[in-house]
Amino acid sequence: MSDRLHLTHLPSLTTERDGQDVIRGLTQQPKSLPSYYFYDAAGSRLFEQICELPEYYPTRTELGILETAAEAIAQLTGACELVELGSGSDRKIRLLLSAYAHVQPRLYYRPIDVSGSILKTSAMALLADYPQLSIHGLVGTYQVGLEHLPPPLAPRRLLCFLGSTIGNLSPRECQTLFQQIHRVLRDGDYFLLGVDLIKDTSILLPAYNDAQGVTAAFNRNILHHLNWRFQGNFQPTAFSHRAIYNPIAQQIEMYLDSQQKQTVTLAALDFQCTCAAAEPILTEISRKFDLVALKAALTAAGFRWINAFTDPQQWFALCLCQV
Ligand code: AVI
Repeated sequence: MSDRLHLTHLPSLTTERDGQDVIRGLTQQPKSLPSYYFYDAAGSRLFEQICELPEYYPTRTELGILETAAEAIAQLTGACELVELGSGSDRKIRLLLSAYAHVQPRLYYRPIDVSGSILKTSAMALLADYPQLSIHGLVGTYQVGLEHLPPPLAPRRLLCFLGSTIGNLSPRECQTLFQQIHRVLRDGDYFLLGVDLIKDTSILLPAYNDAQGVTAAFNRNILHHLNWRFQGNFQPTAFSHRAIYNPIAQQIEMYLDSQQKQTVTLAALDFQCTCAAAEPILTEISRKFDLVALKAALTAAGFRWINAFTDPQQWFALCLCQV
């Protein structure tokens, strides 16, 4: 099986991730933290739990769309190497691999993920179930992975960015990523993008304020992670979770509100700051999309829009476009 698994470890952008971005966020007004610090081992487990929550509709809605649309996507694109940004749960890529198995004899999957261990675990499970599959994984950030894409192993590529992870990027970061993806793909390659759509706050708000408090634990975990990583003394229980919908920016905003005046030290960064009582720290934005505006953004980056596959309630969309 190992001859069907190749992992390449890419140079990392660790200097940027070694805390300067944390200092920048905590010295700005309002305070903020980069949301990728959610994802240490505990944070990744909490996110998996979020995906199973009754209130968190995006994961199961996207899976439902893929169940009905994967065959049509494979027929539309023909034989492809599947490239995926992120490789967390393999349930979605399985639906695509099974559909592509009907249009090509050999399957090629190229996940790009910062976690080599997550990538390897999910790759081993996939290889066991798909004997015609070869996996060439890239361990690194999306940006670095995209710059190191070797020539494709199939006539075309389908680059998948699922789960509405794009929604965690600012509009500017999102446009930069679209441009980068367009630049590294070749003429005729495809881009499949999963996005969460704008909907009533009666659906949106509970998804980020679940009854069991898993999202609150996920939010506070960013502080545990910073404590561990930078010898910090954040008291996570002295911050409360708050998620609101900002209708102007069309995004969920997650905050940690300081419950009292407190001084926090991150010894490894030689950094100290004070949080006032009730002062918020913005930890995440989760943008919700309108298909007309999204189509315009993808077209501006050079893509040709092909189709949006949605669920009957129009809560989520898988957008297929081509270079
Ligand atoms: C990973 N990302 C798409 C999730 C979201 O919905 O924005 C992260 C998340 N944050 C709170 N719940 C889930």
